[in-house]
Amino acid sequence: MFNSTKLLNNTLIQSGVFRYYCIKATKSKPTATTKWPLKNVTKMYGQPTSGTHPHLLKDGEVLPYIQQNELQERRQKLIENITYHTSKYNKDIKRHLIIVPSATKQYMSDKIPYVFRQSTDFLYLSGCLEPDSCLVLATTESPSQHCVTMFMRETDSHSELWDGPRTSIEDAVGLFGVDQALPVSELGSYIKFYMKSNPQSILWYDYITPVQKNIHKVMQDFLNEKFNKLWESPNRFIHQLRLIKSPAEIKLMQKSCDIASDAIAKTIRFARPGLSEHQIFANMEYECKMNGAEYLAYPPVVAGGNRANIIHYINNNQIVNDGEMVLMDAGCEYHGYSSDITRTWPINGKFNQQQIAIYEALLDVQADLIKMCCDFPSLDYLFETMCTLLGKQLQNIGLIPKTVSSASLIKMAYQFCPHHVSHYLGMDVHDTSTISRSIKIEPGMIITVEPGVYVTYNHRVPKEFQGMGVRIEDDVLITENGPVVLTKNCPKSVEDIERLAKENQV
Ligand SMILES: [Mn+2]
Repeated sequence: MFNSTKLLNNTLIQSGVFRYYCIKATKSKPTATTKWPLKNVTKMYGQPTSGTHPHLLKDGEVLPYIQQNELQERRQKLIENITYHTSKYNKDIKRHLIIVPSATKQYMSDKIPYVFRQSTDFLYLSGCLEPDSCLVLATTESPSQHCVTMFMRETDSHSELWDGPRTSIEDAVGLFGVDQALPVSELGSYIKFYMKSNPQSILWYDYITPVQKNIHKVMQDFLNEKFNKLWESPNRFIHQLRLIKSPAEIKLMQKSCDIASDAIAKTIRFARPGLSEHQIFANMEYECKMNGAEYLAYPPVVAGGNRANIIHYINNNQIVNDGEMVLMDAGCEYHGYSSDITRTWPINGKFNQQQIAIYEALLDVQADLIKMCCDFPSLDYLFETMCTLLGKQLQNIGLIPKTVSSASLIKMAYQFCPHHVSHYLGMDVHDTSTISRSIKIEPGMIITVEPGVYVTYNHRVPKEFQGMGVRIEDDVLITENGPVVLTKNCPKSVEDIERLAKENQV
């Protein structure tokens, strides 16, 4: 049906590639073969549906908790924002073609794939979990005629025998709520036709960080002199949308945070001196997956003793000994939404004097920073404040001399916590990476608050403190009425931590 030889004959306008123009001419949308929502449809698609996976999705949802109209609104908003932004500085540009590729499968060795993780920008806009596809948003003069196209892999019985069903091109229209779907092999022709018909247009595609090799190859043709197109990356516009979470996304984030909080509590109870960091990691992963998370959101840091001073320690291959603390930075991914929590606890169930001094100092700093979120500061401002607050706390416990000036106090505090105190959180752990941390936070954003103290053997401090690394990290939703700690179920007070950590001592 989508044989590209059709493009060579003179019935171009009837071929699927140019259905976009048919829509324009006839003002009618192509009919989808499957009616939405997919009530009692047990046919297998390339991803779970309410018909095949009623334990995961309700009717009307394309992804768990995410209704089809929410996806359509996201795409609409992206088009509006890009159009509005461009109209401010270039009045001649009237058309936009926005290309958002999916991820592709990655292989660890011959025919052995890594677990597939969809590109988050693509997933956010399309709801599609399949590799090697592409979403294209084409604007027209009239907003009601904008055309959203899903470019999908064609069905292939041999591949599907090995890898499972694909969503057919015909079914993609109904499932994702787009205007049309075409084979991904037609992407180049589609773009070419659009560009030729709309010379005053911008091609929105991220050339800098290619997500999919095949799509990038197609896009490179449009960079050459023949087309000489204006192009820009759409990433920051997509990230501006992703930065503010919808009610459905907040539910997903709460669930992700609940699963990880509970798993950390169980892992604190499980751990005891003599276990390896790897075993503690395994328990965390087990608890997250048993409660519905697909996988951990990142390779966790499970660092006993001095290894907590290696900020990105993920070797997790040592034994945690009696008397040491263990720092665990772990979170899970629940239907595409990530949690990110750090707890530090004494492996034997009892903080010693120096451990508790640092731990309580950090608890105070973190509580103050979370409270500050009422005033909607920037993340950078939170970091500056952390340095001041931490400096004072470290003076109180004797790690920084009381006599230093306030300017050098901040510098000295930074020596004890060399990482930022916050990042945006959402579908990605370091979410919406093109958004500056200098902007003020707003209701609907989710951020981490994660002060730490890392005392190395190079710090000139009493030796009982040396080799200790502590971090406390929670995930915080910003609302009109103040911050909401989504990870509040994860034990944090000295009493709660000690009680749990004592439970499984032998
Ligand atoms: Mn973090």
